[in-house]
Amino acid sequence: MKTLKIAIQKSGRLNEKSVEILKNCGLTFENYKSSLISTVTNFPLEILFLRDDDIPEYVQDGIADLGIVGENVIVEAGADVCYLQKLGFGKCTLKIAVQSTSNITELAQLNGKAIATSYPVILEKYLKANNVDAQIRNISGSVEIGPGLGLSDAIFDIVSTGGTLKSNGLKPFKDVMNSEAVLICNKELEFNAEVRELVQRIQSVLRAKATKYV
Ligand code: PRT
Ligand code: ZN
Repeated sequence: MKTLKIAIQKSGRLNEKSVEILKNCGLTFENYKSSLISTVTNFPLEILFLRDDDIPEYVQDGIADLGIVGENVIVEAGADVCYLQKLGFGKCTLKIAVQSTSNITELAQLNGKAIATSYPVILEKYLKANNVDAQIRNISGSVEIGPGLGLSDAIFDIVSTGGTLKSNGLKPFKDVMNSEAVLICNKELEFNAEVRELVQRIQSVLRAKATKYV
């Protein structure tokens, strides 16, 4: 029997819930903050702790067999992987936002404008599909400060509560994509017996959670 490798986020918003869902599946493993790899003692599985950005390509290329990562990261990477199950956490929306004082009401008003983002691929697809010719400024973090500094006219970023937009004098303008954490696998492993077993266990954890408060 092949020992599978599952890649999860090492630290960040998805780490805790990813570990929790695997533990709730009955998997036993050590979870030290410093370890990059952990062996499950009661299932043929190893857990790799990685930056979330690396997970889609690792799974696509077979370096990891499975992964837990945000849909936004998979789409941005353009990774060709198999989606097995939405996991119900890490929910957010990728939005275009403008300054609270802005009078932009139509997408066409973004023509010729600059939009700052860390998600240029998703944004470019959206702008193309909507015939908007805007300049994309690729920034690796803190895109919210762009408009205030005169770096960009709008931003495209992840929003969950909306608090960050508000405290930077911005307001949501267009919702582009909803995202949540998903379980993915390498395309050749969709029907692998251990992968199916893991998916079933995860689905029953999710079902139990959904009925808990009914
Ligand atoms: O270190 P590593 O590269 O692994 O982590 P990271 O810093 O790239 O990612 P991390 O941990 O911040 O987020 C991991 C994933 O969580 C994202 O790819 C999303 O799928 C999901 N997620 C859910 C979010 C948010 N909610 C979120 N609110 N990711 C980021 N944010 C940020 C957003 O960028 C903005 O700065 O939170 C701010 C907005 O939050 P609100 O609540 O003020 O709207
Ligand atoms: Zn990241």
